[in-house]
Amino acid sequence: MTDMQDMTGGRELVMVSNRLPVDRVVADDGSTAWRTSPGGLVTAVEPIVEQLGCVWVGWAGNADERIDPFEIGSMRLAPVELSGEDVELYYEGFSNGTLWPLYHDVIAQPQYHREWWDRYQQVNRRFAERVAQEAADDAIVWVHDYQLQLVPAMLRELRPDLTIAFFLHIPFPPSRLFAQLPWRKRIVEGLLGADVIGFQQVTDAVAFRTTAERFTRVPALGNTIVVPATADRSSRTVLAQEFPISIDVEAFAAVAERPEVLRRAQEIREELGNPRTLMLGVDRLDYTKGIRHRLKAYSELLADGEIDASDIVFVQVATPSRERVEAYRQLRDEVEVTVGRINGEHGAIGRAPLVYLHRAYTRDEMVALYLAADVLLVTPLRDGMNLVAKEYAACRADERGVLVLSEFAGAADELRDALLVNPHDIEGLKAAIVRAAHMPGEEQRRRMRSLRRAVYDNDVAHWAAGYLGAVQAVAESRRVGPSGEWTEPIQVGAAFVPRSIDDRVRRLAARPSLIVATDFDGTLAPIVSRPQDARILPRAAQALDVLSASPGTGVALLTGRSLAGLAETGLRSDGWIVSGSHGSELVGLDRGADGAGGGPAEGELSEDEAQRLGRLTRRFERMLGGEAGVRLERKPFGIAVHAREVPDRQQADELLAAAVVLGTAEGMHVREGKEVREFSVRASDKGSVLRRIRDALPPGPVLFLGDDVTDEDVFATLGPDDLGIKVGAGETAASERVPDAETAAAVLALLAELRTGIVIGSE
Ligand code: GDG
Repeated sequence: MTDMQDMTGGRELVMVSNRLPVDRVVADDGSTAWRTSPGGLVTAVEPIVEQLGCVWVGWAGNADERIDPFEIGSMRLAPVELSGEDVELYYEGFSNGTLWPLYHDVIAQPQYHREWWDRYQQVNRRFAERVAQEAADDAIVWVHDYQLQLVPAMLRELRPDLTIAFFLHIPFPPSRLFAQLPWRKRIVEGLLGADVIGFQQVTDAVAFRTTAERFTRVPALGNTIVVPATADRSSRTVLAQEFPISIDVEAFAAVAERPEVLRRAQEIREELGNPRTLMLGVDRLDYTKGIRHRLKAYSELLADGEIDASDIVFVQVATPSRERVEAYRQLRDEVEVTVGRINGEHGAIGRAPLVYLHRAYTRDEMVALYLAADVLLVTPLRDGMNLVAKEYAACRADERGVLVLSEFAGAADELRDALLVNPHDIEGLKAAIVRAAHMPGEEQRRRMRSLRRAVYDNDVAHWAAGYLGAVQAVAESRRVGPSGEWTEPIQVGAAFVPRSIDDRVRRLAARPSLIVATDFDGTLAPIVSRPQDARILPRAAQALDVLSASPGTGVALLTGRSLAGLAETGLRSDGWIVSGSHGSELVGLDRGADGAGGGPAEGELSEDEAQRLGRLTRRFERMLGGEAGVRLERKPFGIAVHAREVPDRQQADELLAAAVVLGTAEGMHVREGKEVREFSVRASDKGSVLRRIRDALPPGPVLFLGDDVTDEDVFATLGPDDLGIKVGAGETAASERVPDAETAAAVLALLAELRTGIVIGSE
């Protein structure tokens, strides 16, 4: 693991989860001790808190028990007390009887009971109050998972000084399912109390942003949701983005190398009678994990004679889970009956084709099982991520073994070289099992290599760095106001430029030639819900005008908008170089040393380009013209399909997907935005247009400011002499960051003042 000390910028970290990450164990002599408990959350987060140290607020696991705070290693554990009735109504009821099935695509029927909801609110408030008592000034609070979705907003009320992050370990449902929840608006408002909301997959983050827009009417732009100002609060931005969780790859790999673990793997195979194929499943005993479907496929394969019970063994580890919830009790009964039936029908004395283990194991034993298994079946009906799949790949340094993985696990986004299956399709599942059991060594090696690359590329340190990096950027942007009160990141007229940027801007200001380039929406102009209402901040406009009039300074504006769309905002850009439509349009590049000019819009469309664009436009008009809510935007070099106003999200997705098929068939370059697909006859991005601008102007460093994903193409081209500044939160390749457009304007004003002596005020 890489060093994580910098990730909180010296602030205290407070973890909050329903359960503390420890279980109490009673020794033979009656003495008690605590040990870390198994489960996805703990496995992922443990290595982070080991390095950073933290306060952890959560329930210790026994009802009606009051426990004083205690310490384990670098963690201070602060137990929250839950009564038996709290456990029944808040945890087993609302969390696991309402939210869990609802968020897992309604695989089981969610139940909606008002008394469960009331208790959920009460317990969330208790957690928020406890955190408010425990957290040091200025701390970063990281709230985990679906049981505590109201905590962020409650905590913000109690302690506005805190930076609040939330991570959802399970999927976020599509808006049309979430709509069932009678308290949907309250949950969204609860979450929007956070500064950063992390999700497992892109689809989860998109579903949340759509849901937030729909039920709380807050505008989302890209990854950011803008919570409007109220009478006593300035507006805030909330980053709602995917941060796919991972595992401590090196820790698993290290266990898998240990000779005694390798020996144990061998022993397991021997104890099972040295089968030709050992298949493994490792899951909490949960109806989302697809255990019933898996057993059905296995038993049909045995019955059909497609696999031979004498040379295959399937070991299913089913870790006990939520045993007091009725649906889980039923599942356990059903699984155990099925296991008995399969072994009864296909076993022999001393040989069972199915080994079912309903208990928890040590990490070493789990790794030995991974090493012993020829095939790992991870076939959930729905799963936020699934760490077991990643652990298997991390352990298999021998590049052997086959992973059969459900398309409905978040892990399928990254582990593309698994055998991907739809677990509802029993025939497909059977085919994958047979294929896995007979996969040639060479193919196993190729696939396993690719899986291992994927988990090594995104291990838990990478995950934590991305997530905590975004959280820290928010924390850095908070500051104490003149009278000691905490202020929110967006504050017109009070922008402050961080010291590291100040130093670098001073150096840039002294260079004989300089290019100042910037994005428009979200960078120069604060985000608004209707694009035509966006306006450049006066301070930014003035600074850019002063800069462009000063010798040796080129000012360039790089936007995804068409030039016509930019003109709608009333922007005056005389003397600036302006690139529109992500670089397809370029004007004003005629001041360069070599006189190279872009001219209006980089020439005309060629005949072929014009024909293709015309054909696609006609098709879109025919196919999409009559669809309610679809807007077609013609651009000089392409066309954009906007689906933001389409009433049904699923229909919007389908229409956009259909547009992409048509556009791709015409050889168009497709750019994905939120609820919009842009099709262009020319491949261009802001990075390449900046390169063209640089080539045309005298050599010198570049200052570039941008807030959006498309600006990353520019940040990626910058060299050590240049300065890239990301505006707002989110992952970036830029070396510096400011919180908002007001601070971006302050940076430009500082540069203008240093270069020309002209002072540009904040009003
Ligand atoms: C939730 C989401 C998401 C299991 N049995 C034993 C044991 N485990 C460990 C595994 C793995 C973890 O527990 C299970 O993690 P999963 O990701 O598979 O699933 P959930 O518990 O449902 O976790 C899930 C996760 O949160 C993280 O965000 O991936 O989608 O549902 O690490 O190895 N560990 C030990 N003994 C056991 O018997 N030592």
